[in-house]
Amino acid sequence: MSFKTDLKYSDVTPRADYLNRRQIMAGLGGVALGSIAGPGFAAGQYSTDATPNTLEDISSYNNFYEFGFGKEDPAEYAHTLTTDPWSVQVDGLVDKPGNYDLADLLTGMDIEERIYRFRCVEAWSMVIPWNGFQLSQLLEKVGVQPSAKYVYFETLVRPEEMPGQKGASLDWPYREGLRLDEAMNPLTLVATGIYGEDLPNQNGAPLRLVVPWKYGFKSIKSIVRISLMDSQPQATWNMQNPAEYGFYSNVNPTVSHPRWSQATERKIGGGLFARRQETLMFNGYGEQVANMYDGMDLTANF
Ligand SMILES: Nc1nc2c(c(=O)[nH]1)N[C@H]1C(S)=C(S)[C@@H](COP(=O)(O)O)O[C@H]1N2
Ligand SMILES: [Mo]
Repeated sequence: MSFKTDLKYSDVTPRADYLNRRQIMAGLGGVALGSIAGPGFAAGQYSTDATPNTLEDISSYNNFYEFGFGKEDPAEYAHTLTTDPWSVQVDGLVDKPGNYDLADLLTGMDIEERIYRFRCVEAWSMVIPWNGFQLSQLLEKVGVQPSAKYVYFETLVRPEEMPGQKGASLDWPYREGLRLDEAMNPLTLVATGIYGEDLPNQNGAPLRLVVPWKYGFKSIKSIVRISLMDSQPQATWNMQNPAEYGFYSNVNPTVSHPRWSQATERKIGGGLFARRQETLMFNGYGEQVANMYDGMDLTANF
């Protein structure tokens, strides 16, 4: 495909100047330039109209234990992480297993902007304008076999570049998992960018999961393995302390963490005297996700 580098995307559609060239190229996957204004860039039916946090907030207050426990550690140490080359091992109950180069994995994926609320289990929150594609699209590409019931993810292990992995803080690799229907839900995103730029390393470059109706720790960063399984996979915080961190970890203001209430949250960036805001069931995404849990006791299956 030929791509005129001198064309400004803001000339094509106002929204597109928000998305940088690499984000758009990945999304287009070889389609003609004229389709930039196509469905992938339609004003987000899944996006919140809440005010997004600044890139400064989003990239300076992070949880990424591979780089340390402190909220400022990822911004301080993650810039040295090598994210190119990058490959993702896809295995388990799939038709097309393999060790996919990042570019191959992204081919054909429709990169969209999704402005999502993000709620950490520690009772702080942000609003983040992600760029990414639906996990369902990737799973369709690799071919999920009928016996698969869960999707499992792993983060990179590279202690030379991830100082937090030198100590025995967590049992590396960081692991997470979703039920297959959760993974296929249209809200479940694989993010490749924020504010139209490639993901900052501290936010999980080059690709990370975003599951906006679950506590933030489910949104695993810097993914190197995706595995389809027939039984419930291991998940880092769930293994660490199952009484405090359930496998589901759906945002639920009525189920307290054993050490604090989940009824309210502090939106980052609001200043010292900002009022806490009410936490919403499923972080406000009940309309899209509640039916997946019909008949489930959400107190027992927290
Ligand atoms: N690999 C990995 N993924 C991770 C974490 C981590 O420590 N390691 N922290 C999780 C937690 S607790 C949260 S709240 C979010 C934070 O994402 P953000 O820093 O992009 O806001 O990442 C999640 N994904
Ligand atoms: Mo978190």
